[in-house]
Amino acid sequence: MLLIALFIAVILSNVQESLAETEQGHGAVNVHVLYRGTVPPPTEVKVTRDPETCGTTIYRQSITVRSPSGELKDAMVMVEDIHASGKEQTRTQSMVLSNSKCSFSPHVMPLQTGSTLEIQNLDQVMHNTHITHELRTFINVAMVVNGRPVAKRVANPGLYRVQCDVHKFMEGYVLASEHPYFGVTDERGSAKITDVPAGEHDISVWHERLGQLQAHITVPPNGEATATFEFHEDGTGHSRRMNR
Ligand SMILES: [Cu+2]
Repeated sequence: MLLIALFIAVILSNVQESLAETEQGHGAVNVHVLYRGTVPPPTEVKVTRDPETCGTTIYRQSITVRSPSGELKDAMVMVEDIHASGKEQTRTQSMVLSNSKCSFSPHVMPLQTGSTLEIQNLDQVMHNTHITHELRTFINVAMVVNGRPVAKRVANPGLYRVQCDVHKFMEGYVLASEHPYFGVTDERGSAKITDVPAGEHDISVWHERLGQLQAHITVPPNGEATATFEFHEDGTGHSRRMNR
């Protein structure tokens, strides 16, 4: 009798679990990132190698904002507290990183672990793409003129720094996420992450110059959560959030 009761209890709890799963559903996260403050003037770099392709002077601007709204481009956004369950749709794919006009395009690139990073050289000069992850070399490869793309699978999550050993002013970033819930802000400072499991989550925004901000949000099933992040000139920042 006790066994039967236990058996029924187990069945009931399984039913409840699967109900909870289907009821939970998915929603979207809308992120808006702003910068409040004076945009620092670009850093002027004199070019000594390959000026015919790279130009003689590079003006490096690491904070790209729309004026006067202050909407910040190239901030990478990620849901922090989800670990890949294997049930979600993956976004693993081949991601192309170009050496183009002596810069990396795209400048910042979020991707899912398991994706292949395909590095190509579109310039008529040699580059040497050198990517590090947690201070260790991920890849260090000479990119000859008209050479074949070089591909390598990104297995480990985290931030990758992209540099060129020939042109020290070239830099970029790759952020590898274990799960598919990430994005990067466009010219309007916006990023949208879809199909996020409903519930409470921590999301973070990372910018190469301004650092990181976090917010706690609640994603409603079949709805949208909105978070606005503000980076301040003095190095502080805050976030506001809203559920719909
Ligand atoms: Cu280069």
